[in-house]
Amino acid sequence: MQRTTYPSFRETLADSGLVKVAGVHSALGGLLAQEAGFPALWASSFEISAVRGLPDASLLTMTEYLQAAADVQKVAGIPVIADCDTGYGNNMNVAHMVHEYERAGISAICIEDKAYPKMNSFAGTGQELIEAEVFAGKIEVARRARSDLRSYLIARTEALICGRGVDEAIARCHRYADAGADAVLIHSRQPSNAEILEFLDRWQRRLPVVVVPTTYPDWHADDAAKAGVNVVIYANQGLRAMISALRRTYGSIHDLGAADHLTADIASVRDVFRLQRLEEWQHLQP
Ligand code: SPV
Ligand code: MG
Repeated sequence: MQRTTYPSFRETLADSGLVKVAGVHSALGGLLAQEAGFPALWASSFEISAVRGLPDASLLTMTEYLQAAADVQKVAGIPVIADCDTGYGNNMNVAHMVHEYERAGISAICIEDKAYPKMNSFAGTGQELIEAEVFAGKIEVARRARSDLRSYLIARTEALICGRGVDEAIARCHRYADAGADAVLIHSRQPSNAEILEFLDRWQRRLPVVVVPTTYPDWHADDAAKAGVNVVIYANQGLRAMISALRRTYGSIHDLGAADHLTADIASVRDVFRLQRLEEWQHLQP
């Protein structure tokens, strides 16, 4: 059973002062985040790479990222924001990406101003920005390539990740807003939200702001909203929880040679059937 209707991310944002978004890499993760109450999902390049046992370093192709995001959107009744890294190449790649994601029903896209191939923002080395003008060109191309009115384009600057400071981040975000971005994502890997707060103070709410508080997870969403944030992405906690749960589960089954001690702690088979909507599918078959 595929979901054909869900609100656009633009509608979700308009409905709420603050949108909390869960990072996912699978349709099942999307269903669980939706059940938990999240109104939108982030198809994370970090998560999608990690579940393939690969680094988040532009190793997968656009088609693989698209398939992963589309798998989620097919079953989720809420919008998926696709983390599209650098746009997978130059302006031509960006236009192709917009066409393909729209065709798959994914109308919210985020691209970032790092050089292709990119390296995950938390990896110590390999962080390289492209010129602001070149990235602004990608935003303009992405905007022109849209044909779906629901489309939503987030321009992400990695200026802080690359150690270029708040001045550079502000200048870049203004340039990307001029180029037609619908929102900006400002990312930091500092252990506090200090540089994000400075950014917000100077940004003056020109466009909606998206943050990813991975290294400053104590920042409460309500406080972020008061400071001028519109979207908070919890980008990788699901992946990390899954790793811990699987490690614990496999380890104890292996060591004890049985699985009965886990019964109360793990989802039942019936719960899995419910998530699969097995009954609805069985009704198709006389
Ligand atoms: C992701 O989740 O893939 C992101 C956020 O882009 S980060 O990993 O912090 O770069
Ligand atoms: Mg990413």
